[in-house]
Amino acid sequence: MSRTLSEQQVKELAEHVEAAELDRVEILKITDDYPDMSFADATAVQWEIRRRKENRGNKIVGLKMGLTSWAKIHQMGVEKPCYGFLADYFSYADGAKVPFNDFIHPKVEAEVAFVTNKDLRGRDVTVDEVLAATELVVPAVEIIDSRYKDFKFDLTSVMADNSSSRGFVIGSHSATPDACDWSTLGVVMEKNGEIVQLGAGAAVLDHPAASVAMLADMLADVDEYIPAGTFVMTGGITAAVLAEPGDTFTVRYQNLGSITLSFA
Ligand code: OOG
Ligand code: MG
Repeated sequence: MSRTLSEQQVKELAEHVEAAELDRVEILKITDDYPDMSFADATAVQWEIRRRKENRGNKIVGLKMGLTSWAKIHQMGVEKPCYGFLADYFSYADGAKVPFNDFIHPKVEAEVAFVTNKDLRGRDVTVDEVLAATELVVPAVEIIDSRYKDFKFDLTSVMADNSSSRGFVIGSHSATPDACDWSTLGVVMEKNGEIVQLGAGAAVLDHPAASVAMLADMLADVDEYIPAGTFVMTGGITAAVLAEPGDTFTVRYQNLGSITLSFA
């Protein structure tokens, strides 16, 4: 996949998109101005945003896959998955009152995350290899917040926007990778006490570990890999649910407890 943008354009777009995140303002999707930009260009913009944060002293505390379920692919109208990074300040505690003003138009997703204990590298990592390289599986909720107006984008624009990353909450339970079949793990999301979404792990690429394998594959495009000790969110099992100030979300996981957050 070839690049069409100059290094200077990549830097300018990174600054533009990151400023929208930091200032919490909506912008138009960047492919409106750069219709010919490629997924490789978008990947370069995302990595430049990551460097900007690291240069400012932020730590990168994990990686995420996005658009790995049919529910999400249909909801957002894109064709294939994307990935992103998690910065330290994206983290909120289970039970937290999350300041609504940290976001533009937050949406909540129920996910499963893997913590790796071996490097995962290359294009043909299998589900079994991911499980063999996993220390723990943990429930996690993501709070996505596209910087694009009305949450409307294409795959290129969302990749450049760090795949809408802005928040995540890790549950207090964890399990070893052999504890159950993660494809049949049940998940129920409640908003203000009512069930709004439900699903099972297989919604994510037939098995959430397949999402970790796909991340290794996508990182190989830029000569990167998943280092041992990485926290990887595998993508929403259900569609994402829009949050408003005052909303409380509880996501209940089969045998793995629940995660609650409220928007203050
Ligand atoms: C892109 C990010 C999607 C997921 O889990 O599927 C995502 C978006 O829908 O804004 O994080
Ligand atoms: Mg997600």
